[in-house]
Amino acid sequence: MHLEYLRVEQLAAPIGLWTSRPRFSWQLPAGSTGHVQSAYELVIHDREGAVWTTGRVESADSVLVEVPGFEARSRTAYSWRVRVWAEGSPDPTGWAESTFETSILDPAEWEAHWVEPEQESVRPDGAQNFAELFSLRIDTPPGERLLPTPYVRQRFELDGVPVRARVYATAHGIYQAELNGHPLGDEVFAPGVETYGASLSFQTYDATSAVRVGPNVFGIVLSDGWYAGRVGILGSSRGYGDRLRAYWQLHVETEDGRTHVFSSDGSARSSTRGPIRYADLAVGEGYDARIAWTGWSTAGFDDGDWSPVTVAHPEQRLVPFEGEPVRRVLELPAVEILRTPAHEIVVDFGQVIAGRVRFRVEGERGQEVSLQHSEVLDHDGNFFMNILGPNKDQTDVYTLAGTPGGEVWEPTFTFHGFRYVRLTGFPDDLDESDFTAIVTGSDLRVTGSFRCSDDRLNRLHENAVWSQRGNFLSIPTDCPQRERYGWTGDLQIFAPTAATNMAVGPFLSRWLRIVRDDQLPDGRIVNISPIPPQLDFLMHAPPPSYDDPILLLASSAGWGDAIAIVPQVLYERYGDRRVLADNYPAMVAWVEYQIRSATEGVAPRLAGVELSAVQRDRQQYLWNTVPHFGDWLAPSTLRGPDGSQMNAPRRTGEVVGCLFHGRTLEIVAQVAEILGHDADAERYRRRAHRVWAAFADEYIGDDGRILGDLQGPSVLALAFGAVPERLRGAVVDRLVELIHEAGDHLDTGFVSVPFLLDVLWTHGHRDLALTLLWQDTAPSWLYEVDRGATTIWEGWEAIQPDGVVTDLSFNHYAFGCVDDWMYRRLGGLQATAPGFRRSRIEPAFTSGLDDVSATIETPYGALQCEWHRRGDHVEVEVHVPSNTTSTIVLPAVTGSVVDANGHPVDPDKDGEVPLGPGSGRFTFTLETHERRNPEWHDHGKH
Ligand code: RAM
Repeated sequence: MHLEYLRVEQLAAPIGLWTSRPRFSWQLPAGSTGHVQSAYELVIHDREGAVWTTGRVESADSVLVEVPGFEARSRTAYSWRVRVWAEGSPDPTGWAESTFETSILDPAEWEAHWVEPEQESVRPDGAQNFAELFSLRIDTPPGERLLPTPYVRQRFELDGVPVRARVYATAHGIYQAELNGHPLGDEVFAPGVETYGASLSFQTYDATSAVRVGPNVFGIVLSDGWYAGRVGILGSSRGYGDRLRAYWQLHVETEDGRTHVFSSDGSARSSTRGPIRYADLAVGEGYDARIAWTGWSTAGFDDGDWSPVTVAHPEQRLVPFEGEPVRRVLELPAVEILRTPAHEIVVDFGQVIAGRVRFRVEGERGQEVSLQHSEVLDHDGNFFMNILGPNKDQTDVYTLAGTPGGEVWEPTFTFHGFRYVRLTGFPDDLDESDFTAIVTGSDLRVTGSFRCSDDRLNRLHENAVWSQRGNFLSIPTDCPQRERYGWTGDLQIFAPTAATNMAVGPFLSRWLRIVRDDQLPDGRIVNISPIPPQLDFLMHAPPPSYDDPILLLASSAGWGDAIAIVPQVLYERYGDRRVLADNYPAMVAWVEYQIRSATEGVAPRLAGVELSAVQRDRQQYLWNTVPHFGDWLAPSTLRGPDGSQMNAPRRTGEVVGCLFHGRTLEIVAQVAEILGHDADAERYRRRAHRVWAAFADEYIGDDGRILGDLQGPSVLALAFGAVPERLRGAVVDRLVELIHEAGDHLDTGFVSVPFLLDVLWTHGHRDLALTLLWQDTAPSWLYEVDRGATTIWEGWEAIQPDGVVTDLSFNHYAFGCVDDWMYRRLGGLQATAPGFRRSRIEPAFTSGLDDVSATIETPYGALQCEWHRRGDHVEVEVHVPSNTTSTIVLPAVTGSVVDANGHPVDPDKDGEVPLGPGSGRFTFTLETHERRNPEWHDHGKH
């Protein structure tokens, strides 16, 4: 038996490890017989030999195993090995081995100086406030407003034969580094999205193959990026500063055992006369290929006309970058070159992505071509920039060198949200093969797969994955074209789906650190993290009111609660206990803020209203005192003569605030219990009970209607357990009625949609849940799919039934949270203990489908369920990872159940059959009469 999948902090052999207290994971191989670990032994070596051994530890733990007492040193390469004893066998497995290396963990090791190339300061640009957002017109072309990109190079001499070299680097702005003409690593947009005021990440690169004896040159190109560039909805520049700077340090070990350190200092030289004429993440990039600068970072290049740099001293706390870098993760060929009704040439890549285009072009020297990017065509099939706001050009401009045989280019410092690209200046004889879309995003391992017999559901699943790809770029964002903000609410809604489809552990832990950095002194978790300085005014704005035409909130229920919900999801899906501990103080501060806020005052609706003593008393448990976004974008709140996005806050904000307060109290109580903070657990749990009681008294009528009488709040109230037993039937009935009144359509917004189908499912309305899933007129998931969606839309009717294309984003993942439901209910894969150490497999055999295959790469290995309906029989095959236990639920059957050997299986009264313990492949055949609702379309026949 060989151990597999060795990981340190969830990564394979990292070289830039950011912590001195790494946790280790391994997997016992999947086998046909159960493997359960009873003990392990772990040994850690540095170059001199063993530095730590755990000895034999009697424990079944194999995921994120802590090694108490071991402290990794800064910039040190380690190897580690592990072996385990399986239950029932006296001998251990063989040793399995892997490596890890720490980054600079000790700030005292920095010898570098910040260097500032000669440059003009980045100019003020974009809207300065929300009033300007809709009025500002920018007429000056980017080439005249934006500044040329600074290039920096520094020579150094190495007098020994290099055996190992590491570069640690970062910048104010984004950067790309080179050594002797070799790009360092394949990361793009480094250091990523940062909160410069609190801390700044630096990258670690392996430079061993690039460094050489004798003269060397380190080169770095800088661009405005998120530091000084045009960001967010306002498109305004200079958020953190207006001068670009670089900082790096190179450590080279030579054959003779010496270590040489070369770092940025005043000897570097710089120039802004290079080929990148300007670059901005949102506006686009301008490149002049006539400026032939090949080899600008090699020793032979003449930098005689370059200028000296100045040494700067910004105050900056540097931290090693945590998790996987942003890379060019996929390439997509062009599908078609369209000539639109407006006689324009538009390349269609067939998929909405975040990224950019690499193209080949042949033409005259000095000829200019441009590429403008957009996610949709309009009603008539014409190119259409549907995204509003300044500096959303998404346009790249390339000036040809005139190379005979053609030339190839791809921008460096920009990405766009798009599917379609309008071309101008290109020659007529275009070929699809000349255009390739490059998908950029955090390079996260794909861990989920879902396929079923219905192509539209498969597309829906793919759309959720694509929206994750498009928005998991350094931080989780709302959309890749308009705001690109780390909206906390969007992420908490999508987190379970995200954690199913990709390995997001380190990625989200890093983002949570930023969320904590942004927490306000009064405990508020802000709605957008990192919060760019351009939005600082929001933090100090006078208290908003539901009557404001645009509700700008610094913090809101359902958004700030991400600080409790996201760590809980990471614990549930990956077994990560540390992420709970790391975020615990922040979640406590947040919930304490909620308590204070709830206690001060009453709901605006009740202002001036005479309250009875009982009513007054319960107000202290109701967090309805400040405005909240409510069930954002719930369809019916957008309709009608006064249809506005602000109707969701007005109509649902009050109840949604109360519901999330109760919910977060319960989550924090659970976390407190896991971490052993019993008094906190007790206190928050007690308050949660009071909140639910107050909620029922204040908001739930005997007829089951909840204030506002909309689907979303009923869904949340049922999902959160806010409805007392005596009212539950009535609330469920009213919810069902509301759905029927809407013509069997959902009417849920952002915060309630994750629970809609589950609430129906667990309250006796499975058929209605499936009717909503199969619904294909608006608003519904399949309506989007039928309209050709290749990602999840921001609003259910982003393309209206009459064909009008709205200005909403076409790449917003929140409503894609149904994907997690499909894994859990259609595929039946459910975690019942952290990290899927225990699982429950409960597929929905009567969902209208003939085949489902769902797999999740859990931290213990692949958990899989595949089932096929064949007439009156269903064949089920499941794979359970080693070192876990599982139960399969085979429903109340009309006939028999047999296992792989044809032996009868006897499910208990709840239909449960225990599997394992330990890994294995199990197959069953069950007789069950087809039970489909004729209203579901004839699925499964595609
Ligand atoms: C929108 C964002 C985001 C949402 C907020 C409330 O502008 O795109 O999706 O969370 O508003």
